[in-house]
Amino acid sequence: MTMVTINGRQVQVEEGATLLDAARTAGVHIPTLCHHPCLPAHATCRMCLVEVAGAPDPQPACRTPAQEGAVVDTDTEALQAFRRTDAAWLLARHPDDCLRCEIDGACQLQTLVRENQWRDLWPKLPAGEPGSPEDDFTDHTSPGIWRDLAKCIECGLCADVCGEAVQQQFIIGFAGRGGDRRPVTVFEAPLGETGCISCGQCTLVCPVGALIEAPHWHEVLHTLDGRRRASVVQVAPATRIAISEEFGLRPGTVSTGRMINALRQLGFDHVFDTNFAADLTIMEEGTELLARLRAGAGLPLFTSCCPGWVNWVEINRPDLLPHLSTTKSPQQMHGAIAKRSVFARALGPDFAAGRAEPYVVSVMPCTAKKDEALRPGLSGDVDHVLTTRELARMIRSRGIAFGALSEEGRFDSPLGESTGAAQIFGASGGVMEAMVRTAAHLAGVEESLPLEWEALRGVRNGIKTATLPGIGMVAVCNGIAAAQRLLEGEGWREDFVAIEVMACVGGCLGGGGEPKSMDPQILQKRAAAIYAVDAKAPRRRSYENRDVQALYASELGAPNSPAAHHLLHTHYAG
Ligand code: HC1
Ligand code: SF4
Repeated sequence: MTMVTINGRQVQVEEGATLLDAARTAGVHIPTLCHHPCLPAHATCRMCLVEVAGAPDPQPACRTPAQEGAVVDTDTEALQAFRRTDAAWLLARHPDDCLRCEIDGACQLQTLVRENQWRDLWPKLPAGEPGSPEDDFTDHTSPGIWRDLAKCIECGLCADVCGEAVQQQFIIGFAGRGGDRRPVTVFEAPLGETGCISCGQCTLVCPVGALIEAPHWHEVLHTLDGRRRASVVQVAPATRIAISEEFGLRPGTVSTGRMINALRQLGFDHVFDTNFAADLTIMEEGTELLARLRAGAGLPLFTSCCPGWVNWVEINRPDLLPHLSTTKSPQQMHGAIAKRSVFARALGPDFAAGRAEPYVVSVMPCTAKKDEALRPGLSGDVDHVLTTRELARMIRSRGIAFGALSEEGRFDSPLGESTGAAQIFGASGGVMEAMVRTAAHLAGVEESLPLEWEALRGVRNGIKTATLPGIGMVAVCNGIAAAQRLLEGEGWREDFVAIEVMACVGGCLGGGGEPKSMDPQILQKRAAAIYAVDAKAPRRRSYENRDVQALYASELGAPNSPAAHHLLHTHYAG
């Protein structure tokens, strides 16, 4: 252990800790803008400069090792004056458009200015300057991600997360030095013309509003306010857990009921569960796997519910497309059923005849789901996709006291029932575990296999495998970089019968549309909550879902039937 003194307070920290770690251990707050606990420290923003006794100049706390006996001051007049000047420099180049900024209220630069009462520093820029939607700095070419380079503070976190440190896509990098340093895409192309897979991990780490999800919540609110269309919302498994964090609830708190109540208050007529469609996905995908096993073709089967992964295959490895399951993702299945099936018919004759259709919104922890809803063959199933963060913005915007809402809310039926297997879709390995539970049943080997598959769980391992007697070996790739690693050789072709890939580490609960968190344990906390919901569920296998059984009985026939294929399957761009 190392002993240091921070603002007169002695504190012990682990070997290798930084002065910032030491300050936080001591309960001392040092402002940061470019620091993220899971990424390399660049010390570009200079906000965390501290005075270390004996050092000639202030040192950046985020990357200065805590040395035995160090005496550190974090809040001298000189440091405060420096931070004010630093903020003035950032603000001089920052658009004065907080009222129109998507990240208003969640921007760390804004928070810093507010906390320090530096309002006099705020620049007053003439109209037409950076910040107007038409300026040269904005890039809205991607369906999932918006860039506003005028807001960039050059922290470098987007390039880190897109590059070597996490996703290994290298779509965003940095060019230039000193005052010319700026983030650029490959060949400086608009984002929508690069190989960006829309995973949104860059939006999770951007400390300001330079990278955000393409926002759609204003249009959704406007449509709901009009009350002109029957509206439907479906919510993803990972959203109901992480949304708690947006409202100060403990990470890992399950807020299903509160969220349902908030959605009703926002004006949705029908509040449904994407988990219902996750069970349906398993019926289709599990049956597809067994059919491919029988035919000895198209193996291994790749899961297809993660649109970041589907984007990656189409862009980088179209030769793998025959391995992708043709089963639609739960989001798209749910939209198709809401618009063109038993539910739509129940809304009235105009809906049954196709002259009217409900307005379908989904809430997802994912930015790539915005792309997915626009894909050829899928477009029209879902009208707007919101991220978890956007839903939180809507709730705040309407002044709904989320934490005070009752947790008793229930999803509507018949598209609302789901099993524990559907809930675990939200965690890395969950889709595979859910498929194993039902495939074992369909293959007649259920009795000899466990219900829970620990080997497929966990948010830390990149590649997880398990062997299913009577079926074969399966793999889970936790993050797109892990998938790239697995696919480098040729062994995967022989070794596995099925492979799950989720583009974001942790699966959807680590998705690019989730709340921004600085808690390094966040994925474990969210995953623990997901598995706890499954453990308590009265039904834990997708084939046990009674609403799913009723849908097959009333109109789809059997999994993979022609009717099921028509409504629930898709194709890919080669
Ligand atoms: Fe996911 Fe899925 S699990 S992709 O991670 O298959 O986004 O949560 O909704 O569609 O169900 C996301 C989550 C989600 C789909 C399901
Ligand atoms: Fe990179 Fe993903 Fe951001 Fe695209 S969305 S730039 S792939 S991190």
